[in-house]
Amino acid sequence: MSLIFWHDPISEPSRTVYYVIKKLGIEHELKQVAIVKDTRTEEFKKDVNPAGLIPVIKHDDQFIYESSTIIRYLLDAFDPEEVLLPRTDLKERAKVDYWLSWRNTTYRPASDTAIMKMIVNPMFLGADKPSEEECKALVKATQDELAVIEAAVTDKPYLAGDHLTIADVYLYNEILEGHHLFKLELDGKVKEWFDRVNEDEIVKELTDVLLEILASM
Ligand SMILES: N[C@@H](CCC(=O)N[C@@H](CS)C(=O)NCC(=O)O)C(=O)O
Repeated sequence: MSLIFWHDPISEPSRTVYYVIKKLGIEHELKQVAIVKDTRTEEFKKDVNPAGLIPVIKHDDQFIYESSTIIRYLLDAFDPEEVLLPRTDLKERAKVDYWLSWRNTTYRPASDTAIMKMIVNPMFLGADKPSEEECKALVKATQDELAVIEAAVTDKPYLAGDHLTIADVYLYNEILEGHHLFKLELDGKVKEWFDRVNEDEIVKELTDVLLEILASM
């Protein structure tokens, strides 16, 4: 068995894939790349991912793309405990799957648009910074989504129930980036949930790596 993982610690979905790999102790070869600088090269698109995105894994001879697919694949293949992602109880599985889908269809489009337009495009691609009014609207679109998280964690400690699942780590990593890059406000039950997720040793370790990188930028 061989597993290769293309990763950048500043990538939100990449950190969640790394979380799974570390949590399950999966033997792997780490290929650290820089988003934009490496991922947009013809070489990366030809040899790794035609879409020019990370995270990517290659398990034996198969490339696997899209973080939610990678996460499900690794947990289905390597997690007999089914704690982070239920497999046998389909109703429990649906509770976690809902959040993985919600991240893809709803939270991420808002948050990633804000990060790309306000930070990545002006910083790395020479684009103009959006107007103050547009920045406010971009931040608000993401901030508003936190109401959905708040509703979920008001009567239970974690998104899918009484223990940490991969849904919490996945959303935590997205929100972490917004909190540090564009001052997404975390308060009340959302902040309590956020801090609770950060009590996990591996979440904390990967968060600390990100914060060190951001501090040096
Ligand atoms: N839907 C994809 C999104 C992946 C994605 O947006 N990756 C970013 C880093 S967080 C990337 O590789 N960007 C490269 C670029 O913009 O050149 C997933 O969840 O895996």
